Amino acid sequence: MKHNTTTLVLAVLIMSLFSSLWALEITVGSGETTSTSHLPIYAWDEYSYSQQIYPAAWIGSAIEITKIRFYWVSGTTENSNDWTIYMGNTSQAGYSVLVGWIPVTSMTQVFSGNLSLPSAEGWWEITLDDAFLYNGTDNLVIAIDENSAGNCSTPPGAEWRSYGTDIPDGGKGPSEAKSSIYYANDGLENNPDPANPPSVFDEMITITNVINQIILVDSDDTLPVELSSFTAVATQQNYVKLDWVTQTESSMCGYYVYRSESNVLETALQVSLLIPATNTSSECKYSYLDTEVNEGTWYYWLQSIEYTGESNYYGHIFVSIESGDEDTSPDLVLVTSINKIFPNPFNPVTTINYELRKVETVNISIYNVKGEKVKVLLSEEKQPGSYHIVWNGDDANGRTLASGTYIILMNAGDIRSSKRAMLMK
Ligand SMILES: [Ca+2]
Ligand SMILES: [Ca+2]
Repeated sequence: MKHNTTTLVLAVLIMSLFSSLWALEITVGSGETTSTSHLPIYAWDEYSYSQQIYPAAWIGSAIEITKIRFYWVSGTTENSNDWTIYMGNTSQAGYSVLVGWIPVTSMTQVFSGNLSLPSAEGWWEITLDDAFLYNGTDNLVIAIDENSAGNCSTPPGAEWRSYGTDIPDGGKGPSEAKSSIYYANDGLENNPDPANPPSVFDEMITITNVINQIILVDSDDTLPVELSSFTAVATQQNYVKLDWVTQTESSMCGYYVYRSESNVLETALQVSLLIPATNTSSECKYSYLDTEVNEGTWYYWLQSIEYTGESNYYGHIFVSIESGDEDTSPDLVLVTSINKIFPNPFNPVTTINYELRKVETVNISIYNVKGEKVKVLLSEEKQPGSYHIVWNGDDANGRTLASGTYIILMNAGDIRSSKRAMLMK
């Protein structure tokens, strides 16, 4: 038997840690200031309910909203401090006499309670009870229901910084689409219920092209990703196996692997598809097998992508492949991971291919983009090898799921591997 002279070179370990706290703020709306007494609530009337649609183009990116700020200009919110706030991702572009309230069932309640005003003009910050994940592609609707009995003693009540505008790409229908809709009423019997709001044809409802300037805040001060190792090693097949370990992840889309023949990042090519992040606060291990290399020294970088679009590069690390003899042993190196989902996008059935390097209890589950587990596909001990499992696009109760992106997450021992699959009907 000929001698296998392949040299395995363990690459340089690079540790790259973020040092700064992370907070994201997005100001939505121009600085042009006019005032309105009617948005987001009308303090001079007893009760009010309003909705405002902020187009995706104004927000610019996805954001996990933990706080919202309105700019308070003047006036009092006496008897007007009992707010329930809802947020939603919506395809609706605006309101008209034909297109009214966005149903509360398509929004998420993010706050309920009594607020207090700051002592001077300025941004009025509300910390949400539950963070809301704005998806960056739909428009954002913010609905506010004011439920405190009574009105303020001095008209016109509180005013917030707002501006008048047309909604881009709106207003193409029979009636021009407007950005906001509100209902305000004096009278105990007319506290509107967001679950059954007054008809858009009621006379107390107003559709306006005035919208509040707001700041959306993601105050999550945990690091988006903390990478504790990033290594490369040549396999017996002369592939390169990259491994990295993260200690914490939040608001992360995932990772791309870049490769070059030199140590200059600008010369590197993206060689992987997006490797989805798991966004957990515990340790995660990732692997990527680069099968498209031959003899030589190869340099690698890892790019991390956040929901906000921000990215960071880690590396370089390098690995040398010196293949002196062609008669190398064809031992298959198994990598514990989901390898392929095919077809993807799919309708209605797809096949998930995965591999196990050693005996493990394997759990494969389906999550929706809100991070809710919708189905457990597999949970059992498996021998090392290559496997596949079929998913019918259904949930745990056998109901067909809606079109959209789903995350397939495999847990095997301490290794997690995930991929996205898109159900398109
Ligand atoms: Ca009131
Ligand atoms: Ca109400």
